[in-house]
Amino acid sequence: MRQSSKRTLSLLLAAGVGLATATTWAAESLQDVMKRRNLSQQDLLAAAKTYVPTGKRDEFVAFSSGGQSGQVIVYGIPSMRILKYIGVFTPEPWQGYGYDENSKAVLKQGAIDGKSITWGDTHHPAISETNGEYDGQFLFINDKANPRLAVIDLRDFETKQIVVNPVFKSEHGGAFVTTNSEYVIEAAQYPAPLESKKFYPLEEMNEKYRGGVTYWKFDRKEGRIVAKDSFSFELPPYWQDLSDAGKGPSEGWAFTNSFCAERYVGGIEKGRPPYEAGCSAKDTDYLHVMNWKKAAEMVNAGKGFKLINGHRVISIDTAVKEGLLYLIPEPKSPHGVDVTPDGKYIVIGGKLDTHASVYSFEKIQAAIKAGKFESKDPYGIPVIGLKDALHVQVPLGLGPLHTQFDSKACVAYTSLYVDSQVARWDFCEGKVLDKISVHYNIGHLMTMEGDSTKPSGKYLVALNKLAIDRFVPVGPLHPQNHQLIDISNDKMQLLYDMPLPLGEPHYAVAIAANKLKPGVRYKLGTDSRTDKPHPGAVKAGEEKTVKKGNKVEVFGTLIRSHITPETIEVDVGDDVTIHLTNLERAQDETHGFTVSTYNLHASIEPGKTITVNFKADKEGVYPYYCTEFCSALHLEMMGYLLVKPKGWKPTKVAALAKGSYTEAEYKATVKKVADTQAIIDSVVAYITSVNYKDFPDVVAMVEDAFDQLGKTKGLKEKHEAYAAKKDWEQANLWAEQIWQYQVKTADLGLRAKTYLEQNGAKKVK
Ligand code: CUK
Ligand code: CUA
Repeated sequence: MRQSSKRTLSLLLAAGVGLATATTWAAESLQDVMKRRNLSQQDLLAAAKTYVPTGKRDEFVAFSSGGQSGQVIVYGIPSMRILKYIGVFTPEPWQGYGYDENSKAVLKQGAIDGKSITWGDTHHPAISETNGEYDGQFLFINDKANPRLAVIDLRDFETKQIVVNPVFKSEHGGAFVTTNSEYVIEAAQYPAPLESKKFYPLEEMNEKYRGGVTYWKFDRKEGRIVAKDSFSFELPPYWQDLSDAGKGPSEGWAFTNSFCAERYVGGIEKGRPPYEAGCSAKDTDYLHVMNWKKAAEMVNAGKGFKLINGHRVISIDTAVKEGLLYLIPEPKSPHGVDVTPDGKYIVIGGKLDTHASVYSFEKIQAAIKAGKFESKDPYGIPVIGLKDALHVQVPLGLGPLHTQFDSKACVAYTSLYVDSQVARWDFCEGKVLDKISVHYNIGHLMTMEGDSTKPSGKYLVALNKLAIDRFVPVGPLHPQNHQLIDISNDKMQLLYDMPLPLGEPHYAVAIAANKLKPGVRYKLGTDSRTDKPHPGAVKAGEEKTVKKGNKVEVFGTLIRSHITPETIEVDVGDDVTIHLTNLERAQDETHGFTVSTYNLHASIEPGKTITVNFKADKEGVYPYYCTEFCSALHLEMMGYLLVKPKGWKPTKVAALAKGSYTEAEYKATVKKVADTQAIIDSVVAYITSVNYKDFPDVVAMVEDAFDQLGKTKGLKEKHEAYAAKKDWEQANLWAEQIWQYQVKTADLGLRAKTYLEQNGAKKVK
């Protein structure tokens, strides 16, 4: 009633009837807006380049490390709209990550020495590659603080696996993938003894402390890392930094830079100059050049490794003897190592050097072949002379760090940390092409698909460390600032500042949005964390509660706007396990689940099954409910957990509170049911008039719709029988229940209709 009177009112208003026009609202012109908001032509141009109108989508999707949040941030480019935070090393309540048993099992894989670790310092995400191109299937990311690596499946953007590095105490150079994602590379950062829980004094740094690089074997079919098929290089206690895998001509090789090749031991308390002085004293550090393919063949043949903590490690001696490992000097405190898209060159930035150094893979190979080495390092690793490996050194500015590539041949972009600039330069010819200032202190930078063999160019994002005065102040802790830069023209143009308030992202990767093919629902009854059928899954009508001793196991379901069961009765002290399956197939019909005060939460997307488990250690009454506003009667999507005291018996048969309903109310409900049925009939008439069977999504929705409508069977007879007895309460409630099912039917039907209209359904006879 209220709805239709509102509609009448708006019709009248639209017809100009009613309110007098006291104020005239003239439409603003572009000029007016520019003046009012103090915008220049350049601002307008920037705005037009980033604006994505409602209903349209971004061209690229970026996956950014979430820094200390231990998560991954997903955003669109060029709009810079945030799309998702993916819980990785850290519990994430919205997704139930760390609050239901299935996701807890993933986080538990990341426990170290029996201790659960609930945060991570994520640095470098990597998208899985096929022939060196991003394939959009998986995302990998590392945790620098607690040396770990995570696998995220891009079919559902969920974290599936965490592996703990078996030999490192910290790492930095992960995650970087080989050209077909055979291996995920993870390099150590701060040297430590490789054996776990082994103590040696710092004075034994040179002898007992080690760095290294781990090659994690990735099984693409299973979508998981296989620890037993992985291996590591033992490396000197230089501080290994970032890595990159070769491609094209350099495929099969990988490169890891390092700093503090001084192997300096600080300790200002003991009168020694600090690390920062000792670690940058010498003029050069070392680039590690590794033949991973040959190494993999060797260890997979069962040779050339020793087991440390149960993990296959190639010793420095073996690596040298087998020709798997070489060093090349790199200028002063290097950071970042990036292989060019053609795989011919390797670019290194030097934090304390003004140059980017470009090494030639061809020259490196020639030196190796000729056995031309300038020296050996203290561990006997052959060192190729800098001049024998160098293609060119290019003065870019102060503090060059990381490099990304353009779709145009030979064009690279390097971040200049100290100068707060991005340099565009030609790495073939060795000359600077353009520079742009950013605010402030850029770390990594990212071009679209910029570390694949086929970069897309177009945009660059500067991942700035400091935001300083860019945004409205929010206290001493500032957000990070990702700045979007247009690189499609001769001059780079700054387009947009995006504050990122979730940890300090280090690196990000961006992929063409159309390469991502995420699903909208799971196969009914899936455990999304294992991708296997969930043993606790049930179909509609199979719900049950099983009590054995002090264990209560509930097999329940969720569908708008109803949780089955609606009551869970347990005795205090019982161990309670609740499995819930979301029966929906409609897109975005996620239900959440929580039980008051038991610190549980789950996000149950269509088709998913989850488990929560808890000890009902306190008697009382605890409502549980759906935490996603899923439907008009979402607030009614609830039930009670009743935790009965020991030895409790019902004293009398309690009657439930009665409402009072009139005949008029009953009749109004019956009319509402008839009106809604008319809507359903018209929607059904439309759907069946077109080729809906050609659209599997629609077929599923139609099935679900009829499934809901089918539940009204027998209810008409029921409410009419009560009406005949003038029991208006029962009559009204059962009529109302018909309407509940109708609403869900109508909702699904309307979604199906919209889908058909938008996807070009055709009339059938
Ligand atoms: S690192 Cu942070 S700016 Cu971890 Cu790749 Cu260079
Ligand atoms: Cu389901 Cu709210």
